[in-house]
Amino acid sequence: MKNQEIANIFYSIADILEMKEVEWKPIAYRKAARSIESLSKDIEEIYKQGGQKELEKIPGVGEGIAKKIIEYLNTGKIKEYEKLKKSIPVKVEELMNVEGIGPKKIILFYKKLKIKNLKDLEKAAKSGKIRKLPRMGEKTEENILKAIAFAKRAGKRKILGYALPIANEIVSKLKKLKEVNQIQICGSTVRKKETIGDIDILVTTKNPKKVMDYFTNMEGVERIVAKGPTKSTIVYNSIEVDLRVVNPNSFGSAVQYFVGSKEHNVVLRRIAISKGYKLSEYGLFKGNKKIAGKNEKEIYKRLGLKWIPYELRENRGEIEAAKKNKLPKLVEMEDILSDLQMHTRYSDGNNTVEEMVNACKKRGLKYIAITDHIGQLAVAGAMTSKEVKKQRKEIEKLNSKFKNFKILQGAEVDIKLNGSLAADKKVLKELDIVLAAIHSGLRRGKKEQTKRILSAIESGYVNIIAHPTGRLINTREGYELDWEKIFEAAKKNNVALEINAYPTRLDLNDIHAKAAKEADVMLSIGTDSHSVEHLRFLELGVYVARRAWCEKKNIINTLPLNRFKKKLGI
Ligand code: DGT
Ligand code: CA
Ligand code: CA
Ligand code: ZN
Repeated sequence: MKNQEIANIFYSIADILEMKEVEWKPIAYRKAARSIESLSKDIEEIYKQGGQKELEKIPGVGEGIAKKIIEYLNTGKIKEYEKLKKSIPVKVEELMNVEGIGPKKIILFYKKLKIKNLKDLEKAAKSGKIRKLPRMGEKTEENILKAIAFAKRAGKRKILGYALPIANEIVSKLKKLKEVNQIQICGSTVRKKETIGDIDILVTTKNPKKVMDYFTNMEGVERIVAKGPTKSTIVYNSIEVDLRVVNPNSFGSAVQYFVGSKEHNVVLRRIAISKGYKLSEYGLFKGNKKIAGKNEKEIYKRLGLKWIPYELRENRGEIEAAKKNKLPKLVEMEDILSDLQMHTRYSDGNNTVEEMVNACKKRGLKYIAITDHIGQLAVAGAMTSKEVKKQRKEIEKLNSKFKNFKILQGAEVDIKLNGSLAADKKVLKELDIVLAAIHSGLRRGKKEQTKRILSAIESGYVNIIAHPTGRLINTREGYELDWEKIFEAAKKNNVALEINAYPTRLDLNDIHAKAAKEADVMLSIGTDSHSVEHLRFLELGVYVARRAWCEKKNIINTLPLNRFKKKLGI
């Protein structure tokens, strides 16, 4: 699958064009890149099946960009991109990874200080050269150094939401081989951690050579890192993938070992030893006798534990809970009846209300909240009160056609610096549901941010706090909050906290969502979709909820509409 590669190239083209002060084109390339990286289908398949015409149906992809996609699929290169890269000898991608650094700063730094890469940038910031540039100061320098440290820590871990379709694609390719018997995704991917280092896959087969030959030669393999009869590693769509062949008699213990986490496994092994056993990826042994290994459940049982869902295996109390038969009954995708955050063309989405609604109905949802931006967010094309009215009519008309589906008119309103909501109270009152979020002043301190969110919670107009910490995975650390105060106020005012399911947000994260659950605060899941392609991210929100030990009752999207409305008092 070349989706991410192509999206990355378009992001880079946009950045370089912006550095060259080309207008409009960067916006177009970024829009296309965003659509392409969110596609669940392989872009090459789309092209093979429907040609250029089908490519042009992807939001943001017109004739010009479609041709570039085809050029890349056919030749592995885009000439214009190669030319652009040569015109500026700077590692754009590397520098763009630093929060707060955009094309404008990159070109300025290059022209004035000859900064070409991360190393140069760090050196310049450390030696006080940045602060001497126009409109930069000590503070900028300090922020750059902090952001570099964050970018280094984040490293090259991949976003789960973009890696999962790739893992599934590889599995479905392998499954087509008749030599492959059992197959299982392991590691952080199956534990649904928000980012993953690499994808781990286990198979059983009678013909390891055939399987490994196929795996290392599949279409889409960019590089073979290692090849052997029991373990091979490839790079596929920019992600490292490990494949291991194991004996069917050890499949269960191998799954147990390779699902991890390491921390979980360490405790399990200790329990085995305390019972006079030995646990390894080859099985559970008493002396030389194997007493379990074929099947994972059997291993847990022999250790006196209930089987533990993969998402919980982080040594965060799951082993004690399994011992006492007190594991939570985790919420499941099938329990989810609604998606509580999405955008349409009324603000910055790609699709119409009707297109979003039809796609949600197809996904089996029972109700949704359309939550276009209102307030001061000029960049996100916030709705005017007139547009809110127009949308209301459109929604009412659609609703009148449905029996088993309901659209709630909502909105996502900004929380201003002083904590007030950036919208007319009258407009807020007429909406069915109101989400509030911080979109500006993201660097303010813990006290100030807590105060802003508290005042939104206590305003009496807000039902859900959207992406509560403002973090962007691998890009931006969220602001800090005084959780105790936030939870207390949310509970008291009947306000839910969102698990934003957009792949780069996942905000609240697993840890905060678990704390919210324990404080008995309502949680909502919203995909924050800006196109129909994004609706599939709903499952990522469910994974966060599961990693947060949430049961059905903790997530308001599981309530039938009537009870949902009652619960929120709307
Ligand atoms: P990642 O890839 O960094 O996102 O994280 P994982 O959890 O997928 O880790 P990975 O790919 O290094 O190894 C896969 C699993 O193998 C891991 O979850 C647990 C198991 N494992 C790896 N190394 C060790 C180890 O040193 N001790 C134990 N007990 N288990 C290990
Ligand atoms: Ca892994
Ligand atoms: Ca691995
Ligand atoms: Zn938006």
